[in-house]
Amino acid sequence: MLHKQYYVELEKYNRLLARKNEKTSDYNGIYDRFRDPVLTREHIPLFWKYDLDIHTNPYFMERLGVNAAFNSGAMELNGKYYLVARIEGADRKSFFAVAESDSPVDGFHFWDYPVELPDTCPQETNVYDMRLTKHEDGYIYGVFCSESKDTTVNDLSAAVAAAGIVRTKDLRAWERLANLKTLNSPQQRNVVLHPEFVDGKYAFYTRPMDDFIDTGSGGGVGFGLCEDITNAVIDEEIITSRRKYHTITEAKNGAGAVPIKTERGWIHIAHGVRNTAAGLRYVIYAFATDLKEPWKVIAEPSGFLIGPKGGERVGDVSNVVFTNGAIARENGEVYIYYASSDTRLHVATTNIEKLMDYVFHTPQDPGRSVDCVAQRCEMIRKNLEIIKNEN
Ligand code: M1P
Repeated sequence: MLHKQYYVELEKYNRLLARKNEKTSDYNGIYDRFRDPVLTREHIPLFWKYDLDIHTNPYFMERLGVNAAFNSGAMELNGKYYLVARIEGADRKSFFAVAESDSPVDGFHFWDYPVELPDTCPQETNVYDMRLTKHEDGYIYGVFCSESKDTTVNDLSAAVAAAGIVRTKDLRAWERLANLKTLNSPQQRNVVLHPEFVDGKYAFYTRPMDDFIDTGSGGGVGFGLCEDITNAVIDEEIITSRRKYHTITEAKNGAGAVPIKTERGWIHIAHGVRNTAAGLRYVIYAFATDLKEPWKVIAEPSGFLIGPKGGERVGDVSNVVFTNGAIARENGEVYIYYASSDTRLHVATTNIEKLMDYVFHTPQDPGRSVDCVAQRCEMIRKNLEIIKNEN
């Protein structure tokens, strides 16, 4: 028999899902933030957490709690918006679930069941951060982090990260392929499949790492080609967007959303990490690569595109914004789904024209304070002249 508390909780849940989202009054000319997160742990269906049966759960307790709903792959399919979210159970294990909406900014509701990935990796403990690529070969690919315990060292917490690959046509039936092998990098996270063939091959953005947390000698976002997606092997990775001293990418960086094709180049929305006395700070930045040679960086605006702000700063892993999904619509609208502090998912909206203007016309980081001041003073002088001439 259904517990009557279910109806009380269901009413709150339905109210949350029916809530209309609104742009905030924040202004930067580049994108708009929205007031409400698009996914939180409160968006998880009640029947994923509670045993609804009054006989086996008389106190209507959460039996299988959920801690967070955050980093999500994103895509538009047949006129609807889909997020493949990272759901983290109270048991710390992450898994994937598809949320659907008719609107890109609110109303996301999870399908009845989370994704049941084919269990082809017995050593795999945890999975997270799926990037969804609509590839020109006709499949939708999901590339995600597959984490296993590192049994080669005597350290309980040591782990190994690899890139898992699945493919689907409808986000319902998933075929699991072999994990990506990168011959020169012992670990991989934040791997993204490029949507087009490059020189007739599948192209991946990688993130070479020596260790589970530290990228070590890994120089930045990598790029590599492979012949066969069903057994993907990359023998050579070259670096595209480099980590640089005293910038937002000093500690590490990683590819985020699938690159967006524009007439001037591929626009990448990635994340950069720096170290601080309070721990790592994750921000989102953008750069462009050449249309034909998508590993060649052709524009790299200075600084971050999105940094953690207000309540976004606080969560399970504070001072983090992270993206692994964006939707670029045919009409030019762009929706950037970004999570804050490994806790909830937000949306920021812009369009291709603005993104291109931002990426190609924002000045580069000159690298030294003295040059940054000179760069700013040049703009101030010009602006004061304009203001003077207006009055
Ligand atoms: O905790 C912040 C992020 O840390 C990892 O990203 P990276 O590999 O760049 O350090 C990922 O675990 C990501 O999910 C998480 O949001």
